[in-house]
Amino acid sequence: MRVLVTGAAGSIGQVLLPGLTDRGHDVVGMDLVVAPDGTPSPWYVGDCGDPDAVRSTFEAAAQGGPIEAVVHLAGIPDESSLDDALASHVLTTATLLDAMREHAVSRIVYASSNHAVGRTPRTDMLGTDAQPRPDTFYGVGKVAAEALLHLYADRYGLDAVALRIGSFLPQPETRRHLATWLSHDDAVRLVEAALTAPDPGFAVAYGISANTRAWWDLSSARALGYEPQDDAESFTALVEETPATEADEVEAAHVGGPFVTERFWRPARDQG
Ligand code: 15L
Repeated sequence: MRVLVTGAAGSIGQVLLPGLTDRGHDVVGMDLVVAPDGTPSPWYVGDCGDPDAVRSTFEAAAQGGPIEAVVHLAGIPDESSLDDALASHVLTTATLLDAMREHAVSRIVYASSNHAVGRTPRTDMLGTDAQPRPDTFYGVGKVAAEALLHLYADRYGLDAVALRIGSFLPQPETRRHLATWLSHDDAVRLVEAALTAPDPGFAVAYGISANTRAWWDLSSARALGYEPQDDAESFTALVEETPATEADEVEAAHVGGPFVTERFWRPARDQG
């Protein structure tokens, strides 16, 4: 499958590009910055919130064969101002969706985040039917981007899969990560499943490995064909070498862990 990956220079992009290529996909990268040395894929520099840049990227990328899907990873991966969060997560998604319509690209896989429901208190098992409950403006951006995907899926029949990614890291580092970790290899498996699942329509899935301590339900991810192979449990001894702190307890109380704490609170329209 020929796939355009936005935010290709980011941490997930740098794992996905070779990962999807190894699995036989034809991957094209797009980012604000030039391709890191040794990047195996064709690459376009541009802002995916800019309709002109997106249009010319779609046109240029199509020269090598029709683009069949977009994997949208670009965006500020952390808390920012509300304005920046909306521009980074919502307007980029809108721009890409419009370009997809124009170029008959029918599937998008979106890097949403657990922070779309981050303010949800810990329950036995969190389903994808949980109400949107962001913990930050970052989470608000992800909720709004998911809503936009749903709208385009309903209106135009696009396939749009929102992956609420947990903690994408080479290995878990904190007690929270023992539940929320998404390994590099499982991230590739998850995105490939979202790209190739037959007729998903609009779908939401949590993006974590097969962690023994997980409390986010993976059934919708598994329904897409995701078969995670890694488990944070194998790092428990390493993580638990450091004694537990109050921060671990606070992080365990809500889906969004540290993002729920007061250090992330700020006015929505801070003029200062
Ligand atoms: C995310 O969505 C963030 O991009 C990342 O920085 C981590 O905070 C991660 O979630 C997480 O919840 O661990």
